[in-house]
Amino acid sequence: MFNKVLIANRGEIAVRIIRACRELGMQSVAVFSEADRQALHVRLADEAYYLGPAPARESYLRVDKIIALAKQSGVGGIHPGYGFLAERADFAQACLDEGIAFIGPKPSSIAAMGDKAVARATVAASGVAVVPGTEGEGSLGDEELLALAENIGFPLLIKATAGGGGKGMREVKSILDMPGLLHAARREAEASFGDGNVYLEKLVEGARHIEIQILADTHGNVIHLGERECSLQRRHQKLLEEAPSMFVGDDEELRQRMGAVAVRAAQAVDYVNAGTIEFLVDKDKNFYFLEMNTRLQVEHPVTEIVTGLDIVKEQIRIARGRHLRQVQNDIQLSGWAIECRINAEDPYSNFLPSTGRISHMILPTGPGVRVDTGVYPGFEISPFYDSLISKLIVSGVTRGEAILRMRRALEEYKITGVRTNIPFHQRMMDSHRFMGGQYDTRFVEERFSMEAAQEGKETLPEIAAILATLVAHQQTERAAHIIQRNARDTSNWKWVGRWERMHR
Ligand code: MV4
Repeated sequence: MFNKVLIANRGEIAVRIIRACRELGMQSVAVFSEADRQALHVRLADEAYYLGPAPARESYLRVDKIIALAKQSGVGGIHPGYGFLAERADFAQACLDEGIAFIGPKPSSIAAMGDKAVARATVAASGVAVVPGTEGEGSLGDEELLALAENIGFPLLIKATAGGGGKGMREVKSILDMPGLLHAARREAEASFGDGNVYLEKLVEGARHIEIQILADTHGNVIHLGERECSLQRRHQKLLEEAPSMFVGDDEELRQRMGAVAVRAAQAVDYVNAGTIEFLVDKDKNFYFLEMNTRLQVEHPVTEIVTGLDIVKEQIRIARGRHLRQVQNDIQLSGWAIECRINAEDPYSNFLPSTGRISHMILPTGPGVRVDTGVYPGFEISPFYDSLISKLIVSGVTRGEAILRMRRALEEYKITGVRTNIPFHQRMMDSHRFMGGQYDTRFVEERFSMEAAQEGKETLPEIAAILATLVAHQQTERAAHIIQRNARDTSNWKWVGRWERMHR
């Protein structure tokens, strides 16, 4: 059984994994690029080894060097984190070939879910609902796609089979636009993935993006850990996630149905370790499998908070061949968690990435606040990697408490030297639609603007009033639970709860 883990990643997620290793009493090995000599993950690990120049291709994507360092340092397992090599079946296989545990799923599961058309066909064959679209897993020519498009109907989406995350995706409103958009989608997919293969899906409009976390051990046990609401995105980059989802809300039957379908999708590819099934959920609560992410995700902490599990430690236990410690009935969601992704980008300049040295930083702390970060004052944010500098995660007994806590934490958070999207999150916490949980995947791009939020200063008293009511509401709600559990509460403060539920 292995007791030493190499973390094939950087930044906050490398730090997160090192912490899990430490708590499990395991040795950790970091790897780093030229740009990361001073990085936090290098300082926190028990050992650290140089990989190569700053560009990922020459460092964090070097399978050969990482495997060589793993053997040299005598680790028994490799955790890939997210991004970089996390969803490369060939890397998972290379680990196994060297007798090193890949802390993730089997190469065959990664490959099956990596090709989105194969994934659709595989889960559909197991009885999982997919969005109506092209069937099977073979590549289709333009002639065939044009003929199938008429049957699927418009509007529809062209998606890259090698894709995910919206790359190579095109919305088509009419058959007349098909040839041009097919060409554009194939070209973009070819440029991004070296694979121009595409498939078609009917466009589900005004949908929510809700995902289910699952855990599977090597003994055939699979459980789900409830949902995360991930609809707040901009150009397919998630900005904020929460658990549970207000849209699922107290519809426990829907939650368990989605969970059971997610478990079935995982079983369809013989899945092991932590994974996430993404669903589109329409306004009538119909849900459809979108894709499966065969890795640990950025937003895993919100699930950790509402379930009380440590997903990274569970991943390592699973890779060591242990049985899941919970059965489905042991998983109870409690409270509310919200995560804001703090990015080095300027929300006032079209979210342009910002680089430079962090000169000062004050992190928010106190009750219900968790910050996962890989940076510190003096560290330089380079242009070589993604712009995530930290994840600010708050918990609360109710969603109202979590929102108020997030506002407080965002106010405490001070970073100088680089621009961050903290003002964006502050505006979001002031948004009536966010407070009411009334948002879908188009909200940030179509209905939200920093300028409009700034101009709306005259609405500040109104925001203050709603916040005061949220505080009072959650206090009276708790008091009501304690004093008169079953009595019908006709308090004036109850209106916020009703207002929140009104537009479900
Ligand atoms: C969709 C969809 C609506 N209908 N598929 C986006 C990335 C990839 N994970 C799949 N995505 C979507 N697929 C069908 N059939 C909506 C999305 C989607 C989305 C689309 C446009 C703008 C933002 C979006 C955010 C999440 C999901």
